[in-house]
Amino acid sequence: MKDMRDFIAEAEAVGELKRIKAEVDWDLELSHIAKLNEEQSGPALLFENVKGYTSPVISSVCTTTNRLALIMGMPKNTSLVELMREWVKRTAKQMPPQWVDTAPCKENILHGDDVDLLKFPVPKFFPKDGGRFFGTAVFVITKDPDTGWVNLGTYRLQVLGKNLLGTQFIKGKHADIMLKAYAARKEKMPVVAVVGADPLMFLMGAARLPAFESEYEFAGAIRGFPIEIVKGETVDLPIPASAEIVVEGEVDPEATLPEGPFGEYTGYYSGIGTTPRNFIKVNCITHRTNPVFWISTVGRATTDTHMTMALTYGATLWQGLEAMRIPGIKSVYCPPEGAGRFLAVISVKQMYPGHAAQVGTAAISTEMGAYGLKTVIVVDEDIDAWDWPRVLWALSFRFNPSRAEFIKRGRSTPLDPSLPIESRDITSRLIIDATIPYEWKEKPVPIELDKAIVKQVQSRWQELGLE
Ligand SMILES: Cc1cc2nc3c(=O)[nH]c(=O)nc-3n(C[C@H](O)[C@H](O)[C@H](O)COP(=O)(O)O)c2cc1C
Ligand SMILES: [Mn+2]
Repeated sequence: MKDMRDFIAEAEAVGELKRIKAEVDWDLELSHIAKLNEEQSGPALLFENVKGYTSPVISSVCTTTNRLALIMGMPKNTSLVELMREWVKRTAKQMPPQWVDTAPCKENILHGDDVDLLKFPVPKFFPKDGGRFFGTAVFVITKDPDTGWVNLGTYRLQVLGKNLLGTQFIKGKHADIMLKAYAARKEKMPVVAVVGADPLMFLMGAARLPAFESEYEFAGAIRGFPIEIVKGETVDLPIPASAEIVVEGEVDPEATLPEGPFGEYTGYYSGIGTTPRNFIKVNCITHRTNPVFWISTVGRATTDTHMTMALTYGATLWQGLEAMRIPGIKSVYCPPEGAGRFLAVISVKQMYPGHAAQVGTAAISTEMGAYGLKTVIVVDEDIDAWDWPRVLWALSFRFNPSRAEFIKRGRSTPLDPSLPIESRDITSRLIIDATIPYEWKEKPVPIELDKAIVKQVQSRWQELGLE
């Protein structure tokens, strides 16, 4: 899979995509169809007839595990945990991108007065939204002026004018760190925003890789071939060659415009009313002919964000624990219901006293965990991290509250509705050690079945009238 068109063809071939030919309004109707479809775990939707537009919109690309598997080139019915395991395995060795001279994303080039973001079928999603959001399934490309490190990050973008896009680079995100570096130099930050590309690149945009890691190199590692990139028309940034729509522009670190509100994966708006935020002044747009405009809904699970972050944040947490050389990690699971980030379950084969405690404190110190992870549950190796009935069993019968650790202060996110709206920089955390303490000499005696009798009974199952 190289681009969005490959995804459409492959998904359609296996019944994972439906075309909607009836006319649909970009104003609320389209997003509501997508959202209701996602609530039923429906297919990806390709809206071919958007009112007032000739080019299509695609939604619900990443909203099921099967479609994440398709994007990663894994078989149907691969579990989320297996996808994470594969992600960690493939990205152990990275693959740099490859420059090309000609690219489909240059089929149409718009400069000056021709630049108009509303030439594309940008939806309005929900009634309380501050406007139309161009960037939902988007990624933003920026470069650190001091080191040349290139970053891809998924940050929402609101249409604030025909050539203006409001941003929300949350504090400490890589685009925010880079913008501060431009501010120190009193320079504007060149940016590119991409809508529609190889869906893997969007997963990468949402992945919590550590600073200085390259999302392009991770994507190449997962694909097994280098991602093809091309130079911008007005900016010196690498752009995926087969992107559908490429917006080139600049951010003035000193200038803001009112942005938002827009819903989040928590099921809530992250603020009240508008917030002054930096914005992109768009200087050039390039796009493929009949570009596919990719969108993602927001709100409670399950949206693209939940599935994407369950995979990418989970994989990054797993990778972080491996990088710390902590032995015995069997599986990691960051449930999509918590958008893959507020809650983590980790299964460990304990090898020494305090091992489970080490896993818990390590998790909240990884790049992923240090940002907003609030609750960590550690279970023994006989329980798979994603096996909720067994995790609840451990929480009931192995866990004792005296073995929970309460941490008062850690980095939070302005999105967390469990904190007062005016003070969301800092959160507390809870590490729940639901393992049987390694050092106990007398451990609870598990009830085990007699293996021979089990076999015998299974062979009599039909005779007993049970099948
Ligand atoms: C659909 C979607 C929308 C997102 N919107 C934002 C956003 O507006 N601002 C933000 O800071 N992070 C947002 N995120 C989370 C970031 O993409 C994520 O934290 C990622 O790690 C950022 O890239 P970076 O680590 O290179 O900074 C969003 C994620 C998804 C999947
Ligand atoms: Mn990054």
